[in-house]
Amino acid sequence: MAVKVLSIDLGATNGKIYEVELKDRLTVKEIKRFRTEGTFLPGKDREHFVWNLPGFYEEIKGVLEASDAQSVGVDTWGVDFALLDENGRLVSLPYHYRDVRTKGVMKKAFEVVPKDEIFQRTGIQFMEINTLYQLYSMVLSNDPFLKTTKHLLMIPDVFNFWLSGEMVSEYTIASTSQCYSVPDGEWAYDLLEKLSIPTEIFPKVVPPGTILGKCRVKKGINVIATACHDTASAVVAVPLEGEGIYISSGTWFLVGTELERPLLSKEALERNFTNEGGYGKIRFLKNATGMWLLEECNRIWKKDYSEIIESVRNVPGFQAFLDPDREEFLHPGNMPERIRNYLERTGQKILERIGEISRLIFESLAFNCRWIVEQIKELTGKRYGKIHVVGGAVRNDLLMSFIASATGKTVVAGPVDATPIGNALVQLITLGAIANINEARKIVKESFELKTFEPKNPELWSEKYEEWRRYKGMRV
Ligand code: LFR
Repeated sequence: MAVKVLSIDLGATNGKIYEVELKDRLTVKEIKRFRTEGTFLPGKDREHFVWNLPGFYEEIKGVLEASDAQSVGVDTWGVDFALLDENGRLVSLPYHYRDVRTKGVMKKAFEVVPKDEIFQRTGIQFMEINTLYQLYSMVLSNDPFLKTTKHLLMIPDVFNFWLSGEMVSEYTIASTSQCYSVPDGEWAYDLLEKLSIPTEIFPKVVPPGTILGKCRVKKGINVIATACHDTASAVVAVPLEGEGIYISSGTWFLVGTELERPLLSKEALERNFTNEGGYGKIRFLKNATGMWLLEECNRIWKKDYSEIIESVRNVPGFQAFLDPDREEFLHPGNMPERIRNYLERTGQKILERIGEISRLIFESLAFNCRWIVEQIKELTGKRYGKIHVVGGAVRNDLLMSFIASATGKTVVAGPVDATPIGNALVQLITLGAIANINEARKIVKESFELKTFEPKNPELWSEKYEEWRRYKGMRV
């Protein structure tokens, strides 16, 4: 008998809703897509970058009303949250993590709680976009919103609340906040107290695969807290056999592996790795900038992606090098101009053409993947064979081939829709239609076409990697 579930996957560019059906194999059908990009709302002295959450809810509601699925699960990007008052009303529109309010706040937090203490308590990497620093920025500015807040919900938790009436936080998404102790399995109350963040606003945490209740929009549908962090869902759908490296590709590249327990070594801290909660295992990974750079460039170029990729094929390689993770590229803005400024400051050839800038981005992303893969090997002391890439960038054959060449490893690419597939797999396990995650990964392998890419000219790439390394983390 077939089982049909709905996966709602909200990303930083698009929201997508899929029907996922399990018969003999798994099939995925995208049934709705809408823009989710943040909105710049004018304020008194600056624009505030926020999420149009009520707009996304309208889109979701429309689909649910017409659906005959057995259950629904929502996953989104990490770290962002909504504040609600005692009646469960939004206190304000939630901020986008790329809003500038957190600039410099992380350093201020370290003056109160040392960095290594935060890492030992939470297991989470340091990014100024983290919930912890967003909240601390509100503490520092004496934000009145915080005073009216009774409940903090991470973004997928808000939808779970709107759909089911249950106010809880799901474990994988809670772990991204850096307010939660992954080693201890509860909110890091002591840490929050030291930073004067109210502790009573944090809800109960539930594991991925918790049935929250019947959907308020359509009674026949169960609301399931899936692996609500998009990356956690994507990792569920990586067709891993045992230990391996994955890259969950989208706006970000999440490069990592699975561990039984958090790795809290001094080296892991120094290299800014994270131990995010996963479905069963720990997601030991590093956040790297992904397609964001190209997406931001294309906000200006307004080209078709296939056209961009074609133009990359027609320009010479290794004309310049770039570190995709520089802070200057984190916030929205005129990205081609920022890249040109960076090239000028680092004394490199200034690239003007779309193909040249895009090639620079693709090559640098591939080098960055190698850099992280090497660190994972050193930090875990394990050897890894191939690299699994899932998510949006899988469509980009050229980039997949660059990653294979830069890392010198076989790349197995697919599935593209790993996040909604993983979201659905957790629901299907919860409903009893699939036995466990190993079974689920087997089904992924049988149901979707995976492409393999072998390294081409790895010696040249290794030589160029050494050049690229000079620019990684360079102070300019
Ligand atoms: C990917 C992702 C990353 C998270 C970043 C910001 O979509 O969820 O895992 O670090 O977005 O939330």
